[in-house]
Amino acid sequence: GNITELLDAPSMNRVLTRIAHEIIERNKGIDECILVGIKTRGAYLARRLAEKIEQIEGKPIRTGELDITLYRDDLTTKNNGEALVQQVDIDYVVANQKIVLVDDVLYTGRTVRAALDAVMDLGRPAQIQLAVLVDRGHRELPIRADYVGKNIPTAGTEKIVVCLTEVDKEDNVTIHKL
Ligand code: 3GP
Ligand code: 5GP
Ligand code: MG
Repeated sequence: GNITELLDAPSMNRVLTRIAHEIIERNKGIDECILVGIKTRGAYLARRLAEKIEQIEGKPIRTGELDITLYRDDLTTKNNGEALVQQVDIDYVVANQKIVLVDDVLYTGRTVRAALDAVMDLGRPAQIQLAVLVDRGHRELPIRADYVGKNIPTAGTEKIVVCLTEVDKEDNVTIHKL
C-alpha cells in the first residue's frame, strides 16, 4: 500500500514542545501534576514531555508508566477486544494529584479506559487528563484527549505508524493505506 508522512522529526519536536506548554498553562504550573506514559511509545513521549517541561519550568515533573495490552485479535480468551493492564509503575501518591496520561495513538479509547481504571485503583486523583500524539478517530467509548498533537481522520483499514528514536532509529509519523 502507499505510505504518506504526516510528521517529520522537526514537526514532531514542535508538536511536543507545544503540548508541554499547554500542559503547564492549563495546570498553572506542574507542582500537582504527574505524567503517566502508556507503554511502549507513550512512555517515551511522556519522558520527552517531562524533559521539555523541566527545561521550561526549571524544575522536574513526576512521571510514571502503565503497561496496557490490547487483546483485539485473541479469540481464545474472554478478554478479546479488551485492553488489559499488565503493569503499573507509578511511585507516587495519586490522591489529589492531576494525572496526565500520555499515549502515541488514540483510536477506540479502550486502552485509555483501562488506564483510567488502573490510576483510579491507586487513589482518588484530583483530575485525569489525556495527551496523545495522534488522534485517529473511531472512538468506541466517550473518551477525548485534552492535548492532541495531530488529528488524523483515518479509515479503519489504514494504520498509523509512530516511529521514535528510542525504539525505531528515527522520529516520524506515517499513514499506511492498505
Ligand atoms: P506501542 O506499544 O508503542 O503503542 O501494540 C503494539 C504496537 O503495535 C503498538 O506500539 C502500536 O504502535 C502498534 N499498533 C498498530 N495498530 C495497533 C492497534 O490497533 N492496537 C494496538 N494495541 N497496537 C497497534
Ligand atoms: P485504542 O485502545 O484507543 O483503540 O488504541 C490505543 C492504542 O492502540 C495505542 O496505544 C496504540 O499503541 C494502539 N493503536 C491503535 N491504532 C493504532 C494505529 O493506527 N497506529 C499505532 N501506531 N498504534 C495504534
Ligand atoms: Mg501506544
